[in-house]
Amino acid sequence: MDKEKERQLKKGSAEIRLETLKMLKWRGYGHLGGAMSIVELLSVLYNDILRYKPEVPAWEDRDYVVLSKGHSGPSLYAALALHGFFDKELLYTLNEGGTSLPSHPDRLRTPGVDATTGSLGQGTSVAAGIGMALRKEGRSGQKVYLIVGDGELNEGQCWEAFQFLAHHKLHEVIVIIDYNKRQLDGKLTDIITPFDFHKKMESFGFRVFDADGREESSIDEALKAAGQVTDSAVCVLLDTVKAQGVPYYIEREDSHAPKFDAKAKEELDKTIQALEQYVAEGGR
Ligand SMILES: Cc1ncc(C[n+]2csc(CCOP(=O)(O)OP(=O)(O)O)c2C)c(N)n1
Ligand SMILES: [Mg+2]
Repeated sequence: MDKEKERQLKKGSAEIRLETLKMLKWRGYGHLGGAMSIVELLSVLYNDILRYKPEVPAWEDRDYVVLSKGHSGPSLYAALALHGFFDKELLYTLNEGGTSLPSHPDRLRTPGVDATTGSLGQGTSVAAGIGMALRKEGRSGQKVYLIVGDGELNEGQCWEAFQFLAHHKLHEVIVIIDYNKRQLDGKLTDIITPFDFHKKMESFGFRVFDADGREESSIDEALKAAGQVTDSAVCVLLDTVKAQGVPYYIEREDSHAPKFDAKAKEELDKTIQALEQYVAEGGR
C-alpha cells in the first residue's frame, strides 16, 4: 500500500477511535475493549472496501455489515457518523431513552445498520441468510462483512452458520474474527480455550487469511484477497488487542465494559488529546 493511502486509513482510524472515546467518556461507561479492537477494521471497511451511499442507507447495491458482536456498537456508530450516515451530534444520545443509537445496533433505528445484534451468535445466521439471498438474486458481486468476537465463538450457533457457509461455498459472506484473546470476564484460554482458529476454520472448509488487526495495510490486503475468493467460504482472522489504542485499558481486567472513575477519565483525556493532535496534523 502506498504511504498516502496508509496515512488516510490511519487518520480514519484515529477519527473513529477519537469519536468513540469521546462518546463513551460522555456516557460515563460502555463497551470500550471490543469497540477499540475493531477500529482499524472499520476504518479500512468504510474508507476502502465497502460500497455504500450514506444518503441512501438501504441502497440495494450496497455491501452489508453485520456486527455480530453487537456490544461494539459505539465504534460502528462513530464510523457511520464520520461517513455521513447521520450527524455526529447524535453520538451524544448513546443509550438514552428513545435514542436511535441504542447500546447494541438495531437496524430499524439507525441509518447504516444492516442487522440487529447483541445476542451473541445470532449475527452469524443473519449474515448467512443475507449472503444466500444475494446469491439467489444473482447479486454475487455484493458482500456481507460479518464481524464476530473470539469469545462469541463459544456460541454453538456460530458453528452451525459456518457449516452452512462452507457447504454452500458462500463466498458472498466474509467472516471476520476479532481475535483479541479476551471476552467479558477474562482470557479465552482461562474460560474456553479456542485452540487454533486458523486451523479450525480451515477444517470447517474455509479459506483463511491472517491479518494484523492493528495495521490498516494488513487488514486491507487480507480483505481484498478474501474478496477474490469465489470457490469456497472465506474468513479473515484478525490478530487484535482488546482496548487497542487506549494504553490505560490494555492491561486492565475491566477493559470489557468499564465505568469510568476520575482516574480513568483523566487517562482517557490523555488519549483523546493525543488523537485530536494526530488528526489535526492530518495523520502525519
Ligand atoms: C447470547 C449472549 N450471551 C452473553 C452475552 C453477554 N456478553 C456480552 S459481550 C460478551 C463477551 C464477548 O466476548 P467477545 O466476543 O470476545 O467480544 P470482545 O472481546 O470483542 O468484546 C458477553 C458474554 C450476550 N451479549 N449474548
Ligand atoms: Mg474477544
